[in-house]
Amino acid sequence: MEISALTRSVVKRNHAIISPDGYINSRVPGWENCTVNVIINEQMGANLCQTLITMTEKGELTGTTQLSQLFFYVIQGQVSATVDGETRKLSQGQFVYIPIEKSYRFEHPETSTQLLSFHKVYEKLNGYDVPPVLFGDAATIEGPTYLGDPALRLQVLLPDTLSFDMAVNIFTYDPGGHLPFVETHIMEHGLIYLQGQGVYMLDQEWYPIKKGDSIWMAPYCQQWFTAMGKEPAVYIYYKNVNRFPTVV
Ligand code: UGY
Ligand code: MN
Repeated sequence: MEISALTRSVVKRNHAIISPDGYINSRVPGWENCTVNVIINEQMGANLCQTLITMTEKGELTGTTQLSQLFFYVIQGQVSATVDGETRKLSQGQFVYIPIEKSYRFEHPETSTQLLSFHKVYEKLNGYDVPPVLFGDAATIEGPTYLGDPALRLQVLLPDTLSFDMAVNIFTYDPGGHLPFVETHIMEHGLIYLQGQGVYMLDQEWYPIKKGDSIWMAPYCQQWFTAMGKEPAVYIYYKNVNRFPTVV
């Protein structure tokens, strides 16, 4: 018998694991006929927001970005997305980046379409334009090996230019593959597992992780991961990048 008083979720000062067993739904104005789980946001101490949206067949998301840019990725299903007047059908693995001050509308989903969103307040950079709307497909993006290890592959979904102040990458680890060292860095992460399982080390604590789990890592949260099981472990993650690191 399962004991309902147990969970793998933890929320700490500089990291969190949110497994789906603890979800409580939010109602978000403009996002109708869908279930919204706000997984990471500033209430935790984070500088990003990450949500998971599960749409019924009447589901619709409408809005206009303001100070924050938005990134949507289709985890499963299919939906029509109109951003700044351009309409595309998005299916599993496809995504759209919405810069500040643009209108968007997602409609006509297949039932149970699941979308991931990352939100970040956009920091303009003198001499660089605000990025344009960008539609993309992870299936067409190469995944070169990470730091020379063939067990690790990294796909970079957004262009590597200084206009962008956020990166979204997909990291694939073959079983037994692991980060080559413990990362200790200023950048923050939000992520969700798309496949597989493994063990994450966050600030010297060890956590079993699997498909559907999300993680928040604050700046300087120490991090290391190894994949276990019989299939690759895959997560999609956010990272803040490309801006001056200090006000001092
Ligand atoms: O880009 C990164 O910092 C990445 N290697 N971190 C991570 O996957 N935890
Ligand atoms: Mn990292």
